[in-house]
Amino acid sequence: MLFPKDTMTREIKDLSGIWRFKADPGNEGREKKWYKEPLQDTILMPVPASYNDITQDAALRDHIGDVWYEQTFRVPRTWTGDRIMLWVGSACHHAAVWVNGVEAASHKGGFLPFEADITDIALPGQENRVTIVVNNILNWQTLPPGRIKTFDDEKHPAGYRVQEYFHDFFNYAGIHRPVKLYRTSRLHIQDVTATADVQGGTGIVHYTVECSRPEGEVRLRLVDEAGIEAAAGKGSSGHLRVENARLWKPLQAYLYTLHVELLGPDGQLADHYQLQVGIRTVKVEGTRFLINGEPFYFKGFGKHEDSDIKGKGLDQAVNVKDMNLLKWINANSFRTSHYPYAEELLDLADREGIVVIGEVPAVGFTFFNYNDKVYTPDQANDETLAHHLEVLSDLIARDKNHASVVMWSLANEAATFQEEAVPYFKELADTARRLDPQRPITIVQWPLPDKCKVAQFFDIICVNRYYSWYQDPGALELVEHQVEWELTNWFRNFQKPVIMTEYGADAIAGFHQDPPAMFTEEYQQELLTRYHNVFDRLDFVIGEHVWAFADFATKQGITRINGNKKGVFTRQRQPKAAAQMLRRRWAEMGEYPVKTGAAEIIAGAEK
Ligand code: GCB
Repeated sequence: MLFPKDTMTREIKDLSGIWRFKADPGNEGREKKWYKEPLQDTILMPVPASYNDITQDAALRDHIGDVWYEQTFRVPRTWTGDRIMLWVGSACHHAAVWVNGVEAASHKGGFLPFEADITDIALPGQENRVTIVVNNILNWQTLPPGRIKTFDDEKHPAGYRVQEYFHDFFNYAGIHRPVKLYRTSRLHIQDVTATADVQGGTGIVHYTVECSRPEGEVRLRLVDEAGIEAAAGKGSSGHLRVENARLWKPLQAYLYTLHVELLGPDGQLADHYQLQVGIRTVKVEGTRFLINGEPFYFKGFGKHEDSDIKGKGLDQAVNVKDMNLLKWINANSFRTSHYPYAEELLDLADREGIVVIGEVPAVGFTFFNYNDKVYTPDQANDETLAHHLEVLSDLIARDKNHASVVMWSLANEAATFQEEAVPYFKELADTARRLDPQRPITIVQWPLPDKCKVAQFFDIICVNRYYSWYQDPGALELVEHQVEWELTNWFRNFQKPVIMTEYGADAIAGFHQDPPAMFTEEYQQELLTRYHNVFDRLDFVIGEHVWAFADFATKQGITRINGNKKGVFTRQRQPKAAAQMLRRRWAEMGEYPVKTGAAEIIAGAEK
């Protein structure tokens, strides 16, 4: 599905703004067909935004089930006869859409877009009504998974229920990304795939273009940043050769624009789409992650889409600020933990040269009790896997053309130590490789190296670990010993490069204590520094992503003080002491760290 864009032939109307909104605690709207008539007794709700923090009502913040959104819009009269589409950037987690009371689309999955062809429902020139119901319930057949717990005891009022989930971020819900109306001609471009290769100084862009009908003629032009044509081609697949290509490089992005034109049988331009293309290669070779053949060291963070008031709602001010902070701190990358982020953010990453690991929303596939089975007929079952495969395919289809995205992460901290994980993740890994033979794949690990049963299917070992925090809390003196022991074992067992994708400590901004104690800025900084001492000794460690970029909201619980405070920045994006330390470290490191003691460690690991 192509991101809606204004082009020579396409037009967009952004329906973001204030919508009418109504929660449905009695779960009656669908049965009573609320979409047939204008919604009654509504409140104002901004789109895009999570609805949870917009009002002063705790019941809405903690609502479980359906909420209803409604907006009116006009389709310009000039669009008469065209194909009219309604695109929803994301609705968390399930949604159904009606236009003028007629069902137009339904979708499961809260972090990827969907669209509806409303050509036959929308009335050009007149006022139309769109109604969207959004449901936030998580179960074992959604990603992320969850379960509804009901209580059957005297201590709870009848019917009391809670949404349980096993991941550590607040279950924000609503219409999180823009809703757009756009038009294309009936004969139109459906999809464009562009992958790059480099041969000497020549860049090669392989392309395929899918069209709604085969009879059109496809023409392509690749234009450089100065607006000069660098290559041109014809036909629905082929390749464009760019002599003396300027490569897309980390922190030195260079983007060509690929113009795709579809001519109708009458030779007239029927459709035009344009895409930013970065010419770059990615490859894992031995213990190195190569971008354009050069070793790349991941410096950065696991992040969240999360900010005050809007929750997970798209906010380009926050996104640009985050890009600026990444550059300020001398980072070069982040992981879209733990779900696909908005395409608008990936566009920014493409432009700034920030490298991205794109993650599927498979988080919370483990229970607190290590031995509790995850893959059972009533939990992670065949339906879960089918949905996981579908989301993976949709993610790759959406983000395949982003130069910034260099690797896919298929899950975060799944129970990969259970035997049933083997067929489950083998199928996912095989599918990812079939859909995208170019990019390396990974799965973010939680079990210890001798317990993991699936790492062999992946290219990179990504490890999350919280020594001296969840394990041996307060014992900073243990960090180096434990990190070195674990990482060396990962390498010994699997002979693959390692990225530490999560490590960190909660620090409440303004809390200080020396010698360092937990929850202070000093402790966070000292803990990170001790991890770094180890990374700098191990040649096979090719990246460090601190958890987390910024503080973020979680569900309420006794281990969280107004959210997760492992941010190096506060939720309002102010630096803690650790941010200053990282900024110095990553500046001094240059492009690739000098490793000390690597030879002995690697020799030891290979024994
Ligand atoms: C993890 C998770 C992340 C949590 C983090 C923490 O392992 O991947 O989502 O927020 O730990 O702070 O506990």
